[in-house]
Amino acid sequence: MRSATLAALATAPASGAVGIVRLSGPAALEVGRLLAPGVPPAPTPRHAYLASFVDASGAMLDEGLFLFFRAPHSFTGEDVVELQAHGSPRLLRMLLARALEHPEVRHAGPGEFTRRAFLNGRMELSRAEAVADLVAADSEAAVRAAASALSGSLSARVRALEEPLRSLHADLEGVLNFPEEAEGADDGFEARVSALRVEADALLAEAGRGRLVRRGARVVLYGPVNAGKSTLFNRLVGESRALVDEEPGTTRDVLEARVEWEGLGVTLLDTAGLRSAPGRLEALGIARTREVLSAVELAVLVLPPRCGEEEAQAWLQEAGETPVLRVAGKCDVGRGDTGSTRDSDTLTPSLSQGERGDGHGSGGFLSVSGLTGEGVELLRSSILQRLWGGGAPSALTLVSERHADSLRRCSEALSRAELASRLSTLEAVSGELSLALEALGEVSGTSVSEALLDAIFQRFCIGK
Ligand SMILES: Nc1nc2c(ncn2[C@@H]2O[C@H](COP(=O)(O)OP(=O)(O)OP(=O)(O)O)[C@@H](O)[C@H]2O)c(=O)[nH]1
Ligand SMILES: [Mg+2]
Repeated sequence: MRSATLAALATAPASGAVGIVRLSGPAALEVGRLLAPGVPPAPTPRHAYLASFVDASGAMLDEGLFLFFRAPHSFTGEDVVELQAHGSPRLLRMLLARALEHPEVRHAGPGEFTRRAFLNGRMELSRAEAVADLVAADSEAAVRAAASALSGSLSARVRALEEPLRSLHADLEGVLNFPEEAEGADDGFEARVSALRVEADALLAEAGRGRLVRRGARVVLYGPVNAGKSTLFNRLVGESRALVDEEPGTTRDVLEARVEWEGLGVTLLDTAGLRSAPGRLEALGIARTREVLSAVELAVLVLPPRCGEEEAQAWLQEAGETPVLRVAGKCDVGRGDTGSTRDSDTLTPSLSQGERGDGHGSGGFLSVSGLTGEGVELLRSSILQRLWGGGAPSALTLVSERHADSLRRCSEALSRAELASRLSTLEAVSGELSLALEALGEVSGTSVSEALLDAIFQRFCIGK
């Protein structure tokens, strides 16, 4: 029996200029010609035919383009027909329903076209996934990273690791199983294992940044009540999102705003200020602040003008494992260059001295004023610097969570192999290498299970 022919809308189910019905499989041409009978029985592949689309009784529904791609020269590697009609959701559903009446046609599941492309060897797995990433990308950096993976740069990097790993594994297995014939194949294997481990770690490091690109970074502002967090938040977001008031404990809920800085998506969070004797409602807000603090990429600690070093250290502890960027807030206070004198009584002389000049306080941290905007640009670039470490987003190749996980397992197996190469048997080393290979194969597609494929393609939209 021939494999099923897939049908789906390739465009979003909303009104638009153009809507596309996509068919892929052995019956694609036959079904396509049912909908567009004016097209010749053997159309020229990759040629755009102007065609009338008709219903079952032959009445014309629309006029549009008919494209035929002959296997294996198509996206999926099968015969593919695309009908480009006007983008009326109702019309497109009628055309699709008609195609689905054919006994060999069924509706495509999420990502099923791309899955066939992968199974037919038209596309490597990491590139197939890049398609999904590209569709889901919501910042410029995410688009660029997905495009880079799509162009195969990830596959190339993975292959550059996989090939020497495979041959080292083969050499060791040779020595273990055929000691006579393979004599000497394990010479210098310790150095080969180490080199592979270094390379795997480098890939893994990039994976962390790839994840940042794909999901964007979460950055929280936290600190004592009334430090000026919400004022600074509004400055960074560029609009007045959070309520600001001189009364301590103004912010209760966690506020979120999404910005895009130099192409990187950043979700900024403003939180309830922390203090020891809050009201009941405020205490709930403080609990949320603590939750958020543990779940972000970077925390910005905003401290008020009068804040001793001991107290500051206690605030730093609050963030736990999360990296902290410390800023001295309200740096305009007491300098007489704004109208606000509200906090001038809280100014300590020691802090005001260090705040002059380069925007860095005496402790080497940034001085900012949400009120005047002073130091805010510097803060923004410092946040980006901390998140990126200075690299260019577009140079990233690794974009998916799954890749990062596979690479982590590969790198861990190689670390164990490295250890075993010094302390244990050749057999143990070879065993770890085989685990490393398996993990890498999940990225390159050489060792993927059905279940993994299901998981991967579930992320896709239907029609892709
Ligand atoms: N002079 C000066 N005053 C500021 C600055 N930032 C905030 N303020 C004032 O300080 C008070 C508290 O500001 P908020 O931004 O609400 O402070 P917060 O840290 O969000 O306070 P909570 O939400 O209560 O924890 C308000 O009266 C602001 O106008 C600043 O940079 N300079
Ligand atoms: Mg606030």
